Amino acid sequence: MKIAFPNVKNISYEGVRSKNPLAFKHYNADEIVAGKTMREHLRFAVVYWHTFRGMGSDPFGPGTMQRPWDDGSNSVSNAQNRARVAFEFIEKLGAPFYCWHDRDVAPEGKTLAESNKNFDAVAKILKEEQKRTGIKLLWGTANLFSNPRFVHGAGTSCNADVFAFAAAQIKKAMEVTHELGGAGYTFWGGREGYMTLLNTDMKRELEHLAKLLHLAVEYKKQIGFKGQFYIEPKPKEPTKHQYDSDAAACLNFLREYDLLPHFKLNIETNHATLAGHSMQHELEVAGAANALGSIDANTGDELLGWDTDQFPTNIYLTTYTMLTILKYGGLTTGGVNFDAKVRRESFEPVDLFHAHIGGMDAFARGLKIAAAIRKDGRLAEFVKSRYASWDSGIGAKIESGKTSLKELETYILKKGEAAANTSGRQEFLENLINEFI
Ligand code: XLS
Ligand code: NI
Ligand code: NI
Repeated sequence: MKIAFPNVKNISYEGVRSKNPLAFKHYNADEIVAGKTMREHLRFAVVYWHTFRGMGSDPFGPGTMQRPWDDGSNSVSNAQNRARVAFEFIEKLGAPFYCWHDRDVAPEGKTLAESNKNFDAVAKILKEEQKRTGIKLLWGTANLFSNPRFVHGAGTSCNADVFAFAAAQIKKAMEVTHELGGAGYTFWGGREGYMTLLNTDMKRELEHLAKLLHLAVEYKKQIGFKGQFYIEPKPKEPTKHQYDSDAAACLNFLREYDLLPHFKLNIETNHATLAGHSMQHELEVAGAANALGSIDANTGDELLGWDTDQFPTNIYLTTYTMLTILKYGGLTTGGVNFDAKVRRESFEPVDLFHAHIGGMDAFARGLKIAAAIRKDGRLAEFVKSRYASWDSGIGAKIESGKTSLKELETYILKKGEAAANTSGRQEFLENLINEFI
């Protein structure tokens, strides 16, 4: 095979003084931070869809990306060649993981049987390349939103045949994920939502979605797939209202339909923004429910109301993200998955390297800063002491459930007024964070 990136050598760590754009300034894979290597903490993953299939088209014009290795055809051999290119890229970058949708890696055929055959033919190459490089699959997923058959959704389609098709596609994608030793499998509700309630039976659609996930849980057991299942919240786009709108809505759905033990959440930054939340809020909601699984690392644009999927470079964002991830014990099955794309104007192959290197460095800095803040301890100590009234006396009694409204009334009647409040000290804490940035 011809080399796709002849002018790029393996990206190495050169430290903060380096001026080499094709080197890491902060991500030093083997460096130990808070007891683990950066590689183990961050578990970086490259996505197949944006990085190897995204051509930069937008509603006003076609793609602009120069991808000289791609012959532009929908053939299996082009897909196989692309798979080798993908591994050349991921290997040179030094990311330990990657992710795909079934239809990113192999062309869809005229029938499901043909699609499955194409998928197997490319999965064979993926397996060879995984073995050659040691790069692993973080998670697989099925694309249940691009083909026009999914116009009304997949699991929530009004058309039962479409539900069956989606189920068959999930079955196959899960089998291939299993075959490739995937650490997880993700369900993002592509078109699982609605455009208008005038034509929608919401309750029925939600029940169907739960049914589909239960079938997947059952099949997972059957084939002995041990990977983690994830749900990825997103509030809108492509539908006006997606059912998995945010972390809290996903948790409620999973709980209502007895699915919670089988799933964790895959939290994406730009989706949090679209939901009107910060990334840290979504991570905190997931973490508090013991369901923080993985992240799709990207960023949106505050001036644009859609999923722009930009690479994350903001150090505050990565610091707050890593603070919450470390707080909840770090990533285990999941990773920092760059569900992000280069801008339409950044069309040269080398831009793919700049984008990923920047994202990895931003997360490495976020990790180091978050670890330093935790080691310093002042932030955690402040929060702890803020809640000190709950550690003894009436607070401890309330927390342990050993009181009543009557007793609380007697308590306050006796005191006459509650103890004085103390300042929240937001500015002091913001300054404290800035000491570390
Ligand atoms: C789209 C989603 C998608 C999922 C995988 O907005 O982020 O890319 O991560 O289906
Ligand atoms: Ni995503
Ligand atoms: Ni997205």
